[in-house]
Amino acid sequence: MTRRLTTLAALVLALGPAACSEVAPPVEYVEQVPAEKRSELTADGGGDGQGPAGGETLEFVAVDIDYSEAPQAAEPGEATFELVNEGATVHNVAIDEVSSTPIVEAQGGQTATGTTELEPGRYVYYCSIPGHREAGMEGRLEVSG
Ligand SMILES: [Cu+2]
Repeated sequence: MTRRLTTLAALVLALGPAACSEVAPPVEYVEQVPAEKRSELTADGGGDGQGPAGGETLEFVAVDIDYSEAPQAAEPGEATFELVNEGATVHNVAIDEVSSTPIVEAQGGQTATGTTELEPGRYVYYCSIPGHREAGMEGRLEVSG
């Protein structure tokens, strides 16, 4: 098998550049490999919350009992939800259409982040801790696209 491949390679070489470009264009192959590696690197970077393509960070600030700051709009794609909890009790950010569990949850005085994928649409986010949504911890987020 190896010997046959070697013979073939020798034949191709012997036939010269014309045959070579027909059988296996070397330039195209070389360009494909780095492209694949680049996409792997991008995926890794996104996992770290620093994805260069679509790694938007949405900051929510929670107090007892409200969001004192929250984004109203976002870009589609991967998004990092950062929750700065300035209250004393636990709060979170949940969007039913996006995830069955809260996207991010932070204990009192803590900051936490969670990553999710946002499709274009209009969403209602809220805090799923019992009683908090009813107390006013909800708002609207529009993902344009
Ligand atoms: Cu809450």
